[in-house]
Amino acid sequence: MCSHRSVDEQGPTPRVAQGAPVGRRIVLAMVGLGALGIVFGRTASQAVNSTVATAAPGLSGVLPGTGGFRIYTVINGYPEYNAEKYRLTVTGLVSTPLSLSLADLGDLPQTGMTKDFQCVTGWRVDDVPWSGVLLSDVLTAAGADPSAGALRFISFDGAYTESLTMEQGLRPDVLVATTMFGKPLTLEHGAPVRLYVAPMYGYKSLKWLSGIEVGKTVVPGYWEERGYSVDAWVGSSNGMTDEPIA
Ligand SMILES: Nc1nc2c(c(=O)[nH]1)N[C@H]1C(S)=C(S)[C@@H](COP(=O)(O)O)O[C@H]1N2
Ligand SMILES: [Mo]
Repeated sequence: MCSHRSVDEQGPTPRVAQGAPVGRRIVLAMVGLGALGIVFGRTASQAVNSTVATAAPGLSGVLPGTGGFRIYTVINGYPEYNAEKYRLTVTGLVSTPLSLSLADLGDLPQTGMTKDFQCVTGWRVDDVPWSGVLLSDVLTAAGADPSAGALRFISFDGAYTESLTMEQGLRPDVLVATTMFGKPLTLEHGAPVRLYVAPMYGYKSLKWLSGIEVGKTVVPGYWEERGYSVDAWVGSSNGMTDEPIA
């Protein structure tokens, strides 16, 4: 079973190595065990950790109050941060490397947009109000070389990364987001800062953003190393989902 899939999403019934179907109850139990940090094989462990139910082990990834979003994380739970110490760094092919506090981000021009959020596995939330700083405004502030080919995004969860081409990153619908639904991002949605790449599948919208590296060539991100399209345009990327557990 592909670890990208939330436990409550439809799709082929996941199977254990012996070939017996894994029922929903058992999958949910596995999620609970994953949240407690019990180690399965690497693949299985990744699978159970992909959907969080950290706050309530044994429940599915649909948390109350998340407005239809499934909550994903590839680590056990959510990373911690300190709002005072938080910094977003912008480095690489820039004239002015930046280390932006939350206040610094607040001083940059603020942009809002109301757009859909679409996960490659099929779920979608329409008309989500987002706000923050356009990625292009952050790149301008850093004096990023517009002819640099690529952007790499780093999460302070220590595991997740993402990529865009510079051309994609300069689009007016790509946001360094600090609010969702008119409120500061919640921890499960990537507080204090996440990426929101409106025209692409949700896996591009990296949570817990802490670094932007401007470089020459695109370095495939977390899910891209695992088979998903690097160009994740909604409707035209591969939507690769199911891989049997080896
Ligand atoms: N750091 C991090 N960012 C991430 C993910 C993740 O597991 N870790 N999952 C991605 C995927 S596949 C999706 S669909 C969205 C889900 O956003 P949500 O958890 O706020 O609903 O986050 C994306 N960003
Ligand atoms: Mo996703």
